[in-house]
Amino acid sequence: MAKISGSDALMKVLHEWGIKRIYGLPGGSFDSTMNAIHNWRDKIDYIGVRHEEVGGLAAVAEAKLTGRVGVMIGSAGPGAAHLVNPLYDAKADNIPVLALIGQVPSSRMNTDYFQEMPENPMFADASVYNRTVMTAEQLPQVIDTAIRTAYEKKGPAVVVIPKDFGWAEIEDSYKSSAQTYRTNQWEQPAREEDVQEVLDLLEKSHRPIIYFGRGVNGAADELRELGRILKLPMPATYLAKEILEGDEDFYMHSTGRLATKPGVDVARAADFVLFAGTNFEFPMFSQDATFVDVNLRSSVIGARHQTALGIIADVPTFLRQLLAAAKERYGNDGERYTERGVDHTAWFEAALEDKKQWEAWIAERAARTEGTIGFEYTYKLINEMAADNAVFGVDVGNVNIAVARLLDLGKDRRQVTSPLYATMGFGLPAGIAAGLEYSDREVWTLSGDGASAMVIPDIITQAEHKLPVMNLVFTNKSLGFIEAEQDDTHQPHSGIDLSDVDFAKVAEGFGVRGFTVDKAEDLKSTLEAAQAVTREGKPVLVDIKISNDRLLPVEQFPHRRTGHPAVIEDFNEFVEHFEAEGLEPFGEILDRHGVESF
Ligand SMILES: Cc1ncc(C[n+]2csc(CCOP(=O)(O)OP(=O)(O)O)c2C)c(N)n1
Ligand SMILES: [Mg+2]
Repeated sequence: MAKISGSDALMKVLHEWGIKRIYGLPGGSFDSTMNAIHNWRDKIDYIGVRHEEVGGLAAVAEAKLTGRVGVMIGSAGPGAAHLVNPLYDAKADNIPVLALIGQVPSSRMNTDYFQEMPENPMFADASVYNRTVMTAEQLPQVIDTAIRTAYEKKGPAVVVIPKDFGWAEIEDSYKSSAQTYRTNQWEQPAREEDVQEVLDLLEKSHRPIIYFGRGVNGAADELRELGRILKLPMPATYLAKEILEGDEDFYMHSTGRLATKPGVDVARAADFVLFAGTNFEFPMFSQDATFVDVNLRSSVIGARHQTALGIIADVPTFLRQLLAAAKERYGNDGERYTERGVDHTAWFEAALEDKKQWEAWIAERAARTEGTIGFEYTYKLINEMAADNAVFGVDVGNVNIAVARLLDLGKDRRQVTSPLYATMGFGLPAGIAAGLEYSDREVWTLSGDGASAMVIPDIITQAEHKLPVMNLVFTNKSLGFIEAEQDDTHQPHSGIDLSDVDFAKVAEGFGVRGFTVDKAEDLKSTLEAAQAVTREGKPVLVDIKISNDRLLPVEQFPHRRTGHPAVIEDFNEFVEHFEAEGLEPFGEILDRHGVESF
């Protein structure tokens, strides 16, 4: 039997699983695996980063974009510790990744050797699979099992590798399970009587919505048709933003803290919520509403509110069933919908008016093309300039509110971010991953100044791999998102000020062209100049000195003028402060349409 080193056998398994690249930074405890990474360089790319966390986040971003296991490495001790953050991000979002962790030679384990410690405890809570290899012979099998488990349990697998096992010669006999493995292809339909009951409950309601999350992915057409027939507003979670983005009038965009005003308004006022394919809810719905939860995971059903009806089903299949049932009851175009005594038209029209008002308000602000740079104008330009298939690596901070409201993710555009674990520093690594993965898509990263400062050295990784990434840094000299939270709690600003970093100069030091812009009138030409650099196949950074005015906290916009917003208690002062006189409390719009609300 031919022989192979343990680490070459490891690489063979990765290759059979279709792994394209490995992100990380080596250490002495990882010599044997690095040797094999070198041997396999024609088949699997090694992407060296300047900080393991960046490599880890890039691996997670790659997996979020592609669905394929992302692979990161960290050497024993500190290198491993730098991977805890990316692994938690993957765990929070149910993303399959594999972390290969260095360990001292097996003969030195348990002897308090240099950088030696039991590493599994550090990863115990962050992983769905977490083992130390015990013999060289089992190394390929453990890697194979780790990848299968990462896919099945949708989360991070961690394999700790004592370095001598990587050098040891073993029989080249291991056959991976990659060829036979198939991911979720089954459908789980809802019971037909439950589908009928959903329509019954809907008919009894006055202000129904469908609130959807990522679980509806693959059923955008069904949602569109349901919107057409049932005429009900549909808000979404932040992450599901791109599923319906386009010009559907009933789509209210995201709700919660990263929200639009119409998204929050309809969520609050709804008396019936079809809660489809999500487990995500900032407290915003009325607990008096009737909830129907549809989810494949039974543990999620009823987790957020009292549920009138829980349906265990895969959501796309359920939506197809619901659509068929709705067509049968109400006709192909919903022409019999109102005949049954159900009339949601006034509610629907009030929601549409609310949305139009919101869009007009944003358009007015986006037309401010002089002076201080505002979010609305900046995103208007991004929307116009970005390719139809652009991928946006989005950081954590104010940028999420701006993206939720202002970034056009229609067409074939995508965003990738850290939505639930919400780690700052996600944007730039996501740009590395997207740039490497897609030679045919434009890549942008959108980050605040605080988040950029955490990871900026790895812009050199974009340069080394000639990735034409548009990196936008929004400098407001503040940890702005937290500043807003401190305002909400009426406390003094504490620890949120940031120095004005010259990010363009920093980028230049790392070999990347940098631009700075601080006036709205120069923004377009600066972005165009930057885009010209990316067209030469190089990354670029634009430091946009943006207004630190808070984005309107729509979640505090009261239902009626008499309600008190949290941040400024008087309604008139509130709208004046946020220049929101053009927006009405939703309760008043409902009144005008003759719709009773809570
Ligand atoms: C690693 C990490 N540390 C702290 C936080 C808490 N946090 C969330 S947003 C934010 C501020 C982000 O500041 P910046 O990047 O400058 O963006 P801005 O909100 O100012 O636009 C902080 C500190 C976090 N989410 N992740
Ligand atoms: Mg900032």
